[in-house]
Amino acid sequence: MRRALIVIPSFNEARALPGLLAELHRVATTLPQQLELLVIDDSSSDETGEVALAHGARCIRLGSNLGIGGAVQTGLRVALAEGFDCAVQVDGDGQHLPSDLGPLLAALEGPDAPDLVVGSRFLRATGWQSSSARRLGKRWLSFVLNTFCDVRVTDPTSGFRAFGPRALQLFSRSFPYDFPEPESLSMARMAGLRHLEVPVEMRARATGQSSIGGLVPLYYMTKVTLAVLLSRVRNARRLRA
Ligand SMILES: Nc1nc2c(ncn2[C@@H]2O[C@H](COP(=O)(O)OP(=O)(O)OP(=O)(O)O)[C@@H](O)[C@H]2O)c(=O)[nH]1
Ligand SMILES: [Mg+2]
Repeated sequence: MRRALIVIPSFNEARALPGLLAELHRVATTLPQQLELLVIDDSSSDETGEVALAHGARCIRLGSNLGIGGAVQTGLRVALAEGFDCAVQVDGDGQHLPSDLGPLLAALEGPDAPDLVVGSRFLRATGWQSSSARRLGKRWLSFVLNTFCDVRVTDPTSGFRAFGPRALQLFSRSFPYDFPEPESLSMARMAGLRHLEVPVEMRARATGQSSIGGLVPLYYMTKVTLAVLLSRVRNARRLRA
């Protein structure tokens, strides 16, 4: 049976985790893969770590806050070191639906499987609502990725992703530190990896606080656009190494 590590980056998500972990345990019994749940507690100031353990997940508590990139990369390194066949990022805020794990994992199977499967909110009509600023931002990032990096993607900021063996290798070595999603798509392309999008649904955050508020979107768009463009001039051979 194939083993999948569910990597759950969590920063102060003690209130969201019980429901999410219960749902993940339930879904795990219905899938052909063997799932293991790993919460990465990104140096939270609430009870995230205790809640994770109390609800049947493994937990790594980071000694200092590494941000979403460092938290996810920690999980991917565990998956690689422990011989998992693949890993899936499921955010600890409960926005990613465990019921979509089946299609994400299924897309990684088979002889012609991609290396990275990205869950997209925009491939089918869902109830997903985002602000017009966010929609514009997504459109801009899709344009930049498409035009300069030859990456075709409808949901460039989706963190709901399944990583196959080659993606685990690549991102265990190098993964962007913050707002990693668009840049990591460009890195994957440069390293010769293939990605595929599958339709998923996401729900709004029920508790906790988003990292993207105030003036952060401005920083986000500038940083991510530059990072995506600069990733084009990175040494492709080093990424493939
Ligand atoms: N805010 C924040 N989240 C982190 C950090 N480290 C890990 N995470 C987790 O990373 C996941 C994604 O963070 P979010 O702030 O929800 O970012 P997002 O989903 O892109 O933004 P929203 O759509 O506004 O929720 C959540 O499960 C967080 O708990 C961190 O340092 N800061
Ligand atoms: Mg979120």
